[in-house]
Amino acid sequence: VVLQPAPAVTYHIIGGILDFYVFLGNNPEQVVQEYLELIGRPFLPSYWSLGFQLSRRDYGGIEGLTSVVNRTRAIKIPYDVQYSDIDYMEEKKDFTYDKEHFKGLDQFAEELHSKGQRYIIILNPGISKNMSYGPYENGSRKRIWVSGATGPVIGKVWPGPSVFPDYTNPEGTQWWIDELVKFHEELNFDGIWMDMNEVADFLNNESLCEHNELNYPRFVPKILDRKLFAQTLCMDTEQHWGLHYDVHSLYGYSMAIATAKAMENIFPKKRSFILTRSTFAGSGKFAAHWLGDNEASWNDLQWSIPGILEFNLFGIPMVGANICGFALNTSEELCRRWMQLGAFYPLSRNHNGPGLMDQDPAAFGRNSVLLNSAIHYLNIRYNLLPYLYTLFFRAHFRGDTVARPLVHE
Ligand code: MIG
Repeated sequence: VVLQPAPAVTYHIIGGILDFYVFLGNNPEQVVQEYLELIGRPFLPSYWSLGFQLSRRDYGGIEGLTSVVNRTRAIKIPYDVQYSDIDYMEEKKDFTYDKEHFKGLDQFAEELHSKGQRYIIILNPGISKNMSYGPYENGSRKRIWVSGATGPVIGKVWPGPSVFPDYTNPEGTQWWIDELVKFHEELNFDGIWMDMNEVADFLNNESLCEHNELNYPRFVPKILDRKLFAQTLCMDTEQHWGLHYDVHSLYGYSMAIATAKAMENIFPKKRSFILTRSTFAGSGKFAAHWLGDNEASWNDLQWSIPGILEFNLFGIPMVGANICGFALNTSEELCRRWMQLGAFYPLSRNHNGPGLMDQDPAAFGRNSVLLNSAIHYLNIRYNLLPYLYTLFFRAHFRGDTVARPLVHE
């Protein structure tokens, strides 16, 4: 896509489906409002999800997790939501938790609830291809896996060999709802964080996909090895909504719709929370978004600001970056500044990658400058919550942005 000086835009097309709409608002806010009237206005977030959120990968079992929660609470940091990343699962399988390293996770969730806090767990679309694994058996019986000419696509994700639910198939949605409802009876979570839904596949083998126009188009954008299926499914596999080639970018969108339906089942007449990595036009009606794997660098702190402003134009105003950075060890100064900035993200979540130094505010110690500053700025956020909530109401009701560039004013 080339921006011309004319003014004009040139699209170099190799295929696919393109629908064009032109919105003629009188100002940027009106253009966003008109756009969101078409694609769906954002969900109204539950009030609790506007609070400060804490997450990381590899807490070190239930003891590690509990000790971070306890020290954060003890030090009186405004804090409403705790997450669990894939380490809570048994062999990284959805709808399971590790009964050894996370023994008593169900009680942990209840303990959070007793303190008025909420608990969000991660789920991935890749389902372990394992004959003695209930969700796989159930889905196979319903034939809801994305399939090619030779049967279900078998990829590799966190649990090893995996299949991929077709959320565009109503039966696939029903299967997802059933599994989520069942698992909620075992673990009382309040929201779902969904990842790897681009959809991501670790396998990247030439021999996997046939040599045809869909998998190897004449022109390929700058992605791995000139193959369009790089790190994802073969383009000639089929879904209920169409060829993967045509619906690839809707995978996360369809997963968000299915998850929203599951949450309506689990929490009738109550709002929960869905956080998604992959989005499409309209995802904001169902889910919030984080900006993905950033690193602990000043550059990524800076880039989080345009990222958040852009997602407000896209109708996904509940958005934030991983505060203090996901990859690389953070530093006290960077994390302190990031906590200050992140206190004003619509979605305020500190999230950290595996094997890295702790970066939850309490980790820096009782008398640290970081801790005192984080408490100060989070208290400002909490004082402004009614104002923030009103902005979200206006986004939901008429399509306003929540975090907006000054030019909109
Ligand atoms: O391959 O679940 O963006 O937030 O911690 C990486 C592990 C998978 C990527 C997500 C990140 C998450 C991580 N996931």
